[in-house]
Amino acid sequence: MELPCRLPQDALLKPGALGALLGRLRGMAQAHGDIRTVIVCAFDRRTRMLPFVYADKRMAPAGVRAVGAAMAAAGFDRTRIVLQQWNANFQPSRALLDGAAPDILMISAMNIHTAPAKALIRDACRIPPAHRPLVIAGGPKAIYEPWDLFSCDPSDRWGADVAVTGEEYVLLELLERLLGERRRGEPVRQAFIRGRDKGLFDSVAGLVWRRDADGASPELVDTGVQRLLSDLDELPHPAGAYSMLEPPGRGAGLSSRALPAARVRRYSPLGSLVLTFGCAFSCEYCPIPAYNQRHRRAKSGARVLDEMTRLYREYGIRYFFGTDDNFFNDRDRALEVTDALARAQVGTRALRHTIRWGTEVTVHDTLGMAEHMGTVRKAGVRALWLGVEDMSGVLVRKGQTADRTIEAFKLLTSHGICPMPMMMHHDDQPLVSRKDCRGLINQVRMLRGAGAFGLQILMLTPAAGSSSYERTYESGAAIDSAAGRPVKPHMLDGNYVTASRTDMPWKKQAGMLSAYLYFYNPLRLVAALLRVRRPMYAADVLMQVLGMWGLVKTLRRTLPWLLRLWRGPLSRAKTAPTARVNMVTPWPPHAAQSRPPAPPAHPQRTSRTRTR
Ligand code: B12
Ligand code: SF4
Repeated sequence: MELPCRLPQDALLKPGALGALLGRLRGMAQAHGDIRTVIVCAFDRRTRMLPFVYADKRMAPAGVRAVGAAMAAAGFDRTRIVLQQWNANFQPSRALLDGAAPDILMISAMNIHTAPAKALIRDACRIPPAHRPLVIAGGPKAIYEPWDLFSCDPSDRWGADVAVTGEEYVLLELLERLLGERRRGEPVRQAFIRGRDKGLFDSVAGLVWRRDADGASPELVDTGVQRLLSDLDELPHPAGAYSMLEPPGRGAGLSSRALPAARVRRYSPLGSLVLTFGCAFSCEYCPIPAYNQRHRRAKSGARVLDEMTRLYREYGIRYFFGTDDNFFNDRDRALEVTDALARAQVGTRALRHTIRWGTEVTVHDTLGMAEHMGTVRKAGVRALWLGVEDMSGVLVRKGQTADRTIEAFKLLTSHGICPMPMMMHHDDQPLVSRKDCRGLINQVRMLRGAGAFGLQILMLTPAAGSSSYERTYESGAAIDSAAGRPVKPHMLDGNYVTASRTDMPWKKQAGMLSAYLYFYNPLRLVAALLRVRRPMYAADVLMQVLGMWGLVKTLRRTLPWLLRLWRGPLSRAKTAPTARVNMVTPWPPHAAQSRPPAPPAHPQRTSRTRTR
């Protein structure tokens, strides 16, 4: 099921609302100057493989940085960002920031990083309640499956105090109410519990917490879907958060100082930057359009320029990755950004000689930008990741026929931009086809011939929050376990075949590995090395080396799964994972009608939702 949308007139925050909230919080932060916050990005090392094997560790994620930037802009400077990618042994219970335990612990996670996120929460829950930080969970896991971050088992009590199912504004609104309630010197968690029981947070859209009424079974209170920030220029500048990063290390605690600015580039040479959010397509396996409540949001060209140049000057970061869902989708906005960057100088040189960047787009929208591709290149764009999926259009039709895909690839290479295809393998796609281009290997060969530098092949895997999610489970395609090994969240990254209607899903797993091997192999590396005159020579060689390194990791991790799929038996899931307890609104049923909104009918997220 997709996340519901608020009513159109109530879906967006009022212009200036975020700035005003930040202003109010800065005033409060002075009065509560003692607050220490640790923000942790959960990371499961078992997910280290193709196609993200370099980016996963060398690009400090934008989510935790955005939260850190919001805290800094609200006046809470005593904030540290810990990336488990760099600090695998970190334990909240051992953390001391400026000599004292944190007051607030924030945990950010994607679904595939659920296991370490839960371990972090459990560790925090081992701290005696009187000293425990307020535990706030956020990020994609909390957005789509907040219920999984709370244990409602009375014999095994752990869980976040509250999950934020939205963005910066939701967190800051929660903090404003919380600090309004907090007495000087009082533990933040204690103030939260009192405020929660008084109903202070009931009208903050975008929160979930556990309610344990006396004698009744526990339930989760869900305040509904967030309101979205429309003009992304209002967001706090991302520069501040880079100076909050915990230096990489093996310890369980925190260092006395954050990573110095001069060393940021060494560990995070790639900078991820929010440029736009949203996409006007509606692929049934994708939760993104619904998450954005069918809105497309963007930063202005001037703001993007300011962010890139400031991050370059302060931290030396030269390579950026736009965290776009589909950058070219809003053509005018994309042109505004690329025009601004194409005209810009960094010092005495054009920006493109200093700063290079790439992002995600679709074939259709790339062709729509054909006449402006020169400007795109001048703006510093050197690589574009294209959602090719299956070129034959059997899986999804979004304007990406084989001919159009090849045309788009040639357009990019002719402008010196590396095309990076993102393919999605599925049950109806053969490994090889004889008379047409349906086969996976056929398509990989065509894409390589048309100039593809890198390759991403993921198996179609049910994504929480997409319209086909429940259907995939109910159809019996989703695999629960193979040869006794259950499917765990870290395996839901598209690298493992965890959903297939076929009787022999191991063939799909083997097919993906063969296609990768066809693309990344020593012969191709030698060929790439020999083609010295080929444009973008170095990029091609580098991608082959990286690809082979990633493929070794991918083989090591997914081959045992392939063998289990082959050996069987396979057990199939019948229903999609869902909340095991009731999710309720904080308001009585009659009040709910005057409360923020409903998709067609109600702002909550699971079919088990009911009003109190
Ligand atoms: C850029 C991107 C990537 C990049 C970089 C990821 C990174 N680690 O930085 C790359 C290409 C490497 C990547 C890889 C993958 N990605 Co990706 N990616 C994105 C994308 C497009 C943008 C993410 C981003 O940086 N956004 C900008 C930041 C600011 O937003 P944010 O992270 O959501 O954080 C905001 C809120 O969530 C919240 N928040 C976040 N953390 C916290 C914590 C607290 C305490 C609070 C209060 C709030 C909060 O506040 C933030 C500010 O608004 C999103 C889609 C999207 N638009 O969100 C998918 C997305 C995050 N990716 C997704 C997936 C599945 C993957 C992959 C598994 C590949 C795949 N199968 O598609 C891999 C996993 C790699 C790995 N080993 O970790 C899914 C996650 C789904 C889920 N339920 O967990 C998403 C949501 C796309 C989707 N399908 O909907 N991805
Ligand atoms: S084009 Fe990409 S971002 Fe847009 S709905 Fe389809 S999969 Fe999602």
